[in-house]
Amino acid sequence: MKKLAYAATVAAFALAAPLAQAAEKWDMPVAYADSNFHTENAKAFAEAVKTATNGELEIVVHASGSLFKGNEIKRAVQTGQAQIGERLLSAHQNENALFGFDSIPFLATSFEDSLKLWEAAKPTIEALLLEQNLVLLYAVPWPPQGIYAKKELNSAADMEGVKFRSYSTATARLAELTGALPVQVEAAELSQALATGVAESFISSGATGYDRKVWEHLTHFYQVDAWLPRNYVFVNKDAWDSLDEATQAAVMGVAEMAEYSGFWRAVQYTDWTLKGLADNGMIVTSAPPQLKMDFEKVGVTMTEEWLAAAGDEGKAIVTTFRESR
Ligand code: PCA
Repeated sequence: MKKLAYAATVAAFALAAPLAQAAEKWDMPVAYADSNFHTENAKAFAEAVKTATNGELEIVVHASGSLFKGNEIKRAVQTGQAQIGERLLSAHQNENALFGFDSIPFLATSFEDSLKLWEAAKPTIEALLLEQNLVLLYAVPWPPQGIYAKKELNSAADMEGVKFRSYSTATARLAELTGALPVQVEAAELSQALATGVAESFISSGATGYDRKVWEHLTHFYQVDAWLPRNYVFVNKDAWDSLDEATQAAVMGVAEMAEYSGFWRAVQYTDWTLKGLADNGMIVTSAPPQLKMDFEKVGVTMTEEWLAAAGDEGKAIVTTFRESR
């Protein structure tokens, strides 16, 4: 009789166990538009994690800085207010120059080179993040960066005194060196900044101009192909450590796929959004020769400055990249 009661208790626990072990739910704040390819990719990643972990890990993506603003996301994940997040890597360049490896003008200007540069930089960035209680999952580039304006630009002199929206140390420095006036604005607030005259020009991809319908305020997009900055997805180290080994392996596998699919989404989004800008009345064109030359000069200065600030580790990234081409 006693034995039977014991068996019944064991059976009851065995049945109860899967119910007691509720699925883990993680919030994932991201800074960019719901329809943007990075966000679409993050949502596909979350869906795939759910499938790969049999529903044991559920990730909820919060777009457009709705849970935490772009500039709050890293801190929120470091402190465990959110378990996972996505952010523009070069937005942390003010913290450590190494985070700006992807914003060195004219170093890597194609998707192919962007990938090689990432391969060269990844171990350094991964270690840097780990020191900050963050586990790197994947990173995806933005399309090449060009200049938006509401007038024709023929040389850097035409940018003198223009209010220029920046999104990082590098973009603010580029503004300074061309005589423009930098003002830091998150992509989520870009339309408003243009509408109110806080900004009248900026550097970004065709993607962000498209996402923010900048044709309502601006007229020109000059394809400069200055660099391809990256977004990265990262997890709070304590949240990561709380996952069992099998779940960690599943998430890493899915992250690898997300890095791959995100890359191709970026490639695809490039022409599609440039066409979108033109279809909505903007002049989309390559930079005129003098403007290009002026930017190249600015680029030389910025490269020297970055190499000096990023030290031996920075130089090693650039050397590894150059050797891989
Ligand atoms: N879009 C982001 C960063 C780079 C890009 O293409 C932005 O403008 O904020």
